[in-house]
Amino acid sequence: MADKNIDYTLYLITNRYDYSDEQFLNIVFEACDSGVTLVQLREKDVTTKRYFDLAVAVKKITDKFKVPLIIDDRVDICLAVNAAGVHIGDNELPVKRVRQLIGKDKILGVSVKDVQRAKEAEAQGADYFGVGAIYPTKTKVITKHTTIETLKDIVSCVDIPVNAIGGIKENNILSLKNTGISGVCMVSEIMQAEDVRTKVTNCLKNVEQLM
Ligand code: TZP
Repeated sequence: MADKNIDYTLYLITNRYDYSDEQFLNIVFEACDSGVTLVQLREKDVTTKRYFDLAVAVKKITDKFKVPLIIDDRVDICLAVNAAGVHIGDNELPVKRVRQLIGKDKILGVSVKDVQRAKEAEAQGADYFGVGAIYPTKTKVITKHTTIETLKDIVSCVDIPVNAIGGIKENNILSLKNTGISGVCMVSEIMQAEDVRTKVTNCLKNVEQLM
């Protein structure tokens, strides 16, 4: 599947923590305004209506900055708000079926942790991969450590962009040099930053040094 001209450099994945909606949306706004290149709305344990309402609110912001919005897990929400794409993990619909549902023009991201799964998912229509957790993370409790060696192996055996995820911080981005990744995904480092604008600016500078 083609790249679709998406810039994967600094991919913000949201988490609402204990923020009010206003605080949450303000962080997304500041992150987009400071240069994140892609945003994923990631919600667990919310009603469909709540997910939809949040997606509409976030999309207003991402549209303003022309940043593509990806929806985690939910093909229906992606289609309902006309998001740029959807991201799926291990326990969701098969990659092939998701591709059929969203059509060829939407972006399909897949979480992978090994070469075999990456090859299969690429053949079934994935557009990009998130690979991790590369470093320990408190954001996703159920995740497996993925080594930098495996990350490199995946990058070298597929033709689509690969992003590193999991415990990626401003101060460890440069450890990903020479891995061949297209960018990094970050949750807590940006969502919990004291100063979101400075954090995004600094992270961008570091990721750009990898390319
Ligand atoms: N998938 C693998 S690790 C992870 C996800 C969604 C969470 C990454 O969060 P953080 O805060 O950037 O470590």
